[in-house]
Amino acid sequence: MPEPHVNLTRRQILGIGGAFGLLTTASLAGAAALARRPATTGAELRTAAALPPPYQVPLPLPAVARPVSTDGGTDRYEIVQRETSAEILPGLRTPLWTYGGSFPGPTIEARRGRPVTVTHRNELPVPTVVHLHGGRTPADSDGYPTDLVLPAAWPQAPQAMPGMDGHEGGTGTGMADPRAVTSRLRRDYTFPNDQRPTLLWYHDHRMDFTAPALWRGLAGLHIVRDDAEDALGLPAGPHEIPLMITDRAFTADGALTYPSLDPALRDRPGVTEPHLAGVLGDVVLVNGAPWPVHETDAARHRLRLLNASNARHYELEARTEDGRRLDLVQIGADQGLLAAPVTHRSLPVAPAERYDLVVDFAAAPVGSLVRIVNRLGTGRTRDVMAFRIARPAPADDSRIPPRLATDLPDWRREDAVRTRDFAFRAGRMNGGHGWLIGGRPFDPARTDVTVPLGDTEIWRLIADVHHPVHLHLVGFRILTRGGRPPLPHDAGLKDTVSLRPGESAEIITRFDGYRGRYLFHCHNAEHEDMGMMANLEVV
Ligand SMILES: [Cu+2]
Repeated sequence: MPEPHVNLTRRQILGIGGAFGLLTTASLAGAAALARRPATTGAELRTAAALPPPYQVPLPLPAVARPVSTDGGTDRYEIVQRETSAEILPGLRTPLWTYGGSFPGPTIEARRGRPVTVTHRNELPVPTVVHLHGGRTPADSDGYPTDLVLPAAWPQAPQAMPGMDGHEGGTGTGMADPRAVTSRLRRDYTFPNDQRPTLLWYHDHRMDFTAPALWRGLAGLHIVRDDAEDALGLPAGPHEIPLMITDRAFTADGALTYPSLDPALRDRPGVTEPHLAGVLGDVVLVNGAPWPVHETDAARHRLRLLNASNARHYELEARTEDGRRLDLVQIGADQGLLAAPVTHRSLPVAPAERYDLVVDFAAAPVGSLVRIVNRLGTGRTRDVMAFRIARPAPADDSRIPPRLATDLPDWRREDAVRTRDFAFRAGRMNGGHGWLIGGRPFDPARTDVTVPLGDTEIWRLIADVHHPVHLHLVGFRILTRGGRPPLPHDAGLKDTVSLRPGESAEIITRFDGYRGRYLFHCHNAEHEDMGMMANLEVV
């Protein structure tokens, strides 16, 4: 594991004492973990059900959504958000909240510059909000957390807005949002897809309740492609595989466990005290299946990774049965192709990050397994999934071009018209524990950052514990990490930067695309629900 750069001043150490206190009580198994610094932030739930051995369940591939119409230059989809149950652990049924009846939800395949409109119909028992993570989306379709889609039997907002009464020890914001635009039962979200081709994902973003809604299954993929990328000759068809990695925990009868204060997710937001730093599961799911196996041939594969876990970080390796590590050739980041490939032996992946990788299974003997392992895991969370190399490849004419893209923005430090500082730290909120940006918990009625459209800015971010920081609307580049040059996996255009305990980073971006109210926040979903969001107004 690369050594985190930690340069804490005395003031910073004092400021984060509370959070380290939380860590020691909530997530560190022992002195050994302390000595090597926490690999992750959060506390793990224990599954009571019997678990399958690894690499038995076939890897599911999420179904591609079919448009209901392609007229008028727009692809239209309809997705019903509804409760269902699925066999995740063999022989048991797991109740889920889903997009379209499956977890992950249906994958939306989009072409650059061709708009997609998705009509979401909410048949769940609580309000929902859809956000397309990484999308360059007009504000009215960006899924602002109070732009609720109310179910049929829900009192009209804002009277019923969760968190309005600021429960003792809860995490409600305690205030209504005068700018919220709610709707009843359904809402159309329009995504222009006017952006670099990449893997995006859509998920619930409801005020105060994002983490448990994600946990119950409200997540799906959205892929943007274009002709230039198609022409590169990258592995495609059955050799291009999306991998949505999550962790979950289960009761003895197969239900998901989650430490909500209000299991109905109606009124009282937040989680029980041991899990304030984040909820981790002890079962790793890929595309909704536990430690799956994918049978394939000995060819190059394009693996489109998403860490959709609430709080768990992974550091992934591809290991052959004879103990070799296969190269993980990174070709893309959150916001699309890199300028040139970057080769990793192991790859850290924080919540909400995506990595576009090519792995060549020609180096593994036919009949063998290539395991994807998580160096940050312990026990069974060290395993993720495996590929069974079942047959030799037919002629593999895929390639990894040495130059992948020439359209990456090359913002320079001197282009920035201002610099802002944001500290992501634990703090007090509503008389209880919260996670704060710049010392303040989220308030939808307060504008934290106002940026004129087209301005370039540098943001300096610092964290107490792990905080994967995500900006809506824009991609950014990482200028420095811990005062040093960025790490190899920081290459390319990002929308989420993973800050490790005590770490700082500088990012640079140009705020273009659309005017309106957007967000930036921590993508540890529990932190996000406990105050760690702020408003970004592009004017
Ligand atoms: Cu955080």
